[in-house]
Amino acid sequence: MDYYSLKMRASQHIDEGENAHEQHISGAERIVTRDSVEAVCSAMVRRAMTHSKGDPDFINVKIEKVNENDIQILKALPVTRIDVDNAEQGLDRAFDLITPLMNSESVTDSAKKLKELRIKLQALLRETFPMRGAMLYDIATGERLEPDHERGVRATYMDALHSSEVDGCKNHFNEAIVLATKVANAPGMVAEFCISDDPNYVTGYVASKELGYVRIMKMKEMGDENGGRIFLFDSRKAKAEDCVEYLQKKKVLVD
Ligand code: WAQ
Ligand code: MG
Repeated sequence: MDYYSLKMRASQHIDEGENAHEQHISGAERIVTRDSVEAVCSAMVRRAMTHSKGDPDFINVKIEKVNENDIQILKALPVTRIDVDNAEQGLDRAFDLITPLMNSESVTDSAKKLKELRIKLQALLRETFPMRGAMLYDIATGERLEPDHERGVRATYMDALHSSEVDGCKNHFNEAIVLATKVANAPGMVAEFCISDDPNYVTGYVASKELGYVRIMKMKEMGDENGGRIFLFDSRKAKAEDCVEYLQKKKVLVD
């Protein structure tokens, strides 16, 4: 069967004299069979042109044929959810799950060490807020491994296997489970931490092959547009370039 990758990004030119720049409005990507290309393409254009972030004056749609043999099919991570009373509690639960995984010294699991790692993780999270992609953090060395720190790394070329959906609007959960499943399967990946940057979307998640996909129903206040992603990686398990190559190039469909 023939598959095609479709990618859309839309932006708006902001004319603020010295500060003139392209403001990102919307982006989407799919991997679909030949018979869906046209419908998905027009749905993407609709999504771009009806976005609440603004009216785009530039829309780029890229369509590439993908060799079926180059596609890896992955089983979606199992999903669980944690209900919390408020954002603070949600963040706490997320840190509780992730902090022990950051401990590279397998013997010392001391309370002091875990507290240090928790503070580190909080600081890293703040650094992701202005980024368009994810932070790639090496738990073995404490270094950031993104080739471009401002942009971060982007996971791309992925979709749900059975999504016939040509809906114009974003389903946060459906897109996130696909991304998280691909990321969890990248070489050397330890875990992922995610908060949406959408001011109206307060549910976030932590994920790994062992944890599965753990939805945490509130991780920030409504109206807050600070979000980001951290990919925790272990350079003792794989080479950073292999991990980045997988995230950016490998075609993945999630079942
Ligand atoms: N690769 C790497 N990082 C990304 C990507 C990508 N493809 N897309 C977004 N990011 C980074 C970027 O820095 C964003 O600011 C941040 O992640 C959040 O992205 O179960 O909507 O698309 O209901 O706002 C979670 C769903 C939704 C939880 C997450 O993220 C649930 C979401 P957003
Ligand atoms: Mg967003």
